[in-house]
Amino acid sequence: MFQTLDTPLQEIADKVLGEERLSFEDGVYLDELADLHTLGYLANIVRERKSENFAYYNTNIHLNPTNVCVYRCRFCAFRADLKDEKSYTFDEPMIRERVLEGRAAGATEIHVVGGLHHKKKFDWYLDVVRTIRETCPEIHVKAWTPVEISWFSFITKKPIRWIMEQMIDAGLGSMPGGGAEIFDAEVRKQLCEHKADSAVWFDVHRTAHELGLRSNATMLYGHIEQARHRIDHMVQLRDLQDETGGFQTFIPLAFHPDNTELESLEKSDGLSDLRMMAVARLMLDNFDHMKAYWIMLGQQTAQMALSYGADDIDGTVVHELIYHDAGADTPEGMTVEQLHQLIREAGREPVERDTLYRKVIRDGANWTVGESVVA
Ligand code: V47
Ligand code: SF4
Repeated sequence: MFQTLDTPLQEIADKVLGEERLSFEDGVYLDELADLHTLGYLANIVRERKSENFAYYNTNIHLNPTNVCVYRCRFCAFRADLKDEKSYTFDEPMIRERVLEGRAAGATEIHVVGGLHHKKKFDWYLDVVRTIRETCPEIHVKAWTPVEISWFSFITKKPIRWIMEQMIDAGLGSMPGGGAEIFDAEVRKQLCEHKADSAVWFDVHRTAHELGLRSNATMLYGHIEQARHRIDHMVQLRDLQDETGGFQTFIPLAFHPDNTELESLEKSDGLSDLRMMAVARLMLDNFDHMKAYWIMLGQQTAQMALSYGADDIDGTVVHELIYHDAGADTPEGMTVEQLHQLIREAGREPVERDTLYRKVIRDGANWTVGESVVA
């Protein structure tokens, strides 16, 4: 298979087969020069080592409690000013209604992120989590990014750890991977100058892991960044994972330009998305899972990604707004039957997982959890 490879790719292939860690330079080579099929072949070996033939999904629901935001990230089509026609803010009955809708659909997880509303105090954000918890104690609350946590720290003048402890008391179960964008300071300055920088992002995740929470990590690609920024991003994540082991899943997020300040850029194509997934699978050797977020990739590329390193396609995702505001033409949700079909067509065996990757044992809208599927 590898007899005709260029020398650098042959050396990288030997490292992957020998379960050796890839360097920054290997990553840049893979990102810029490796042929896609060899890349996919290697990433698939790593995926199979970690997850056998299983592909995970979950039954989840999204809640973006407000789109009013003090920041103006140039890639964001979701945010609004308070006076904009499209601005909205959920009140308590609306939150309860959303949670009960999730409960009726058998959701095991609610994914909560939103804007930073300058008129709302910390207690309002705490109450979002508390209300979910009170309405449906069994649903797992995966909420807030370091951008929000550092905003709460700013408005309360309290340390990050204190904020996290309050959130955990209110019912926070884990953290999603957002707000990471690209860690490189120069690129970040051009994308989202004032919001939490990479040091804060890592500080919040480190603190979350120390407090016993698991979290995810993302990377926003396909805008103004280059290969060296993407690989640096992955190496920094790999370093924290060596330290804490608290990350569960990496999710590469392709930039959707519609209705953003960067609208003139082209959206990345399916082949670049597969390349990104495979490079991430090879670089992030200490992450157990790679998510092909079907809402963002589209169903067909998500299916292909299950052979390019991904072992997870996220979930039913009811009420997604961030990508749909930015031009995604995927449906706003999929049924469990559709997810099963999508995974089976890609040659994998679907496994419903909860947020912590335990197998879900389901009876209609009721469920319990078993052990992790792959040790
Ligand atoms: O941080 C915002 C990105 C993220 C756009 O942890 C955009 O399971 C592309 O983090 N085009 C939020 N991307 C979403 C997120 C996420 C998604 C799915 C699963 C999980 C998880 C986390 O979305 C933001 C930003 O990087 N984003 N606008 C856009 N126009
Ligand atoms: Fe606000 Fe988040 Fe959009 Fe940035 S990405 S403008 S922080 S809602």
